[in-house]
Amino acid sequence: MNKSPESLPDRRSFLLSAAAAATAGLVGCRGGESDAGKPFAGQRLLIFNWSDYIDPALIDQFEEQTGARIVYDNYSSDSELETRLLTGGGNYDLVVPSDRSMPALLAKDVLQPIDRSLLPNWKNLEAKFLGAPFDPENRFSVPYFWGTVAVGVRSDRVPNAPESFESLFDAANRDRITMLDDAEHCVAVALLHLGLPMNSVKDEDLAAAKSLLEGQRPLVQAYTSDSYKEKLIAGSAWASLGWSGDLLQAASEEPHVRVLIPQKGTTIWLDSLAICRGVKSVELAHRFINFLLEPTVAAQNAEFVHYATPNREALALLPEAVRENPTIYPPESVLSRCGWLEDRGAEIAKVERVWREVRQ
Ligand code: N2P
Repeated sequence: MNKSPESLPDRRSFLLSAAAAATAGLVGCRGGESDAGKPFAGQRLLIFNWSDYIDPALIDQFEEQTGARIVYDNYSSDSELETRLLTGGGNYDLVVPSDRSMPALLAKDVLQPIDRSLLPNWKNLEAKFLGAPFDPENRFSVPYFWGTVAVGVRSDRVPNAPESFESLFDAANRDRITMLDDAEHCVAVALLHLGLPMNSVKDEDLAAAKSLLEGQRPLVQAYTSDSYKEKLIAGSAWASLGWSGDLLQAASEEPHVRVLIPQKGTTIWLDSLAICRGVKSVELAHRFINFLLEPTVAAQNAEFVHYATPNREALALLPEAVRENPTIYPPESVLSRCGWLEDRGAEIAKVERVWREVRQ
């Protein structure tokens, strides 16, 4: 995680210092006599979440309510989470896998079933986010946020950027472009930019995607799934492929950052809360998930992180300007052109090979 430049406004600095403290395992160091009598006094919940993906004030609030101590650690890519969990590392209680990570995690049996009877706030979830193919009955996953892969540009450097992936492939932006360090999303973006099906595993389609990405490589300053925010804010990057909410976080700090949702379609994803097998307190983990599903909590969290909430009741509480922000909640005309990364089984090795060759 990059250091926060001094000029950044308070919220951002707070976010970064909370994340830095979290990385050092320091968040949630309260506890003691004032917790006596609280339902989870003396218990710890170890959370592994994407970076900049929760309002830290909510962690304090939960600790205050329950007497539990949250130990918070973060990651910036699916592969980081998968590697940590599949190699038995971390000892985490609660994680936040993407739709794409779920099949691998379920196949390795590292998650534990959710007990719906401990989640009275489950009812607040919007039905259309339930029953996804990776977990049709939501036995293991509780929708947290959804979003798209989008393009952030510096409008002072790339004026009139089209609402497409174009700026990422434009030689005028040489050395000022960053791409997510993510095989499946980047290959899908290349396929979409070429007008090809984003989940294609056809050899000729992948060859075309590879040649586009190889041609782009000399223009790319960095492949990064987190530091693009700081780079866009500082102006050292002019065009970045990123997660929609993270780009909006950058835009909220620096008015020259503009977030573009490719109107011909992009990738869409859903992250879920999930409990790890071996969790130390099943009840505490459910209590935290239920807390995050409370409408006021989910609305506060959504407003803070700039991602789209799958919580129907929280959505209703959000200011109209947020609910109707097409960069957070793209209109149906755009969403209908977006797609989910599909579970392509063993064929995914072809996509990963393309990415390895591009990145070598
Ligand atoms: C949060 C990124 C989450 C989006 N910083 C990727 N699933």
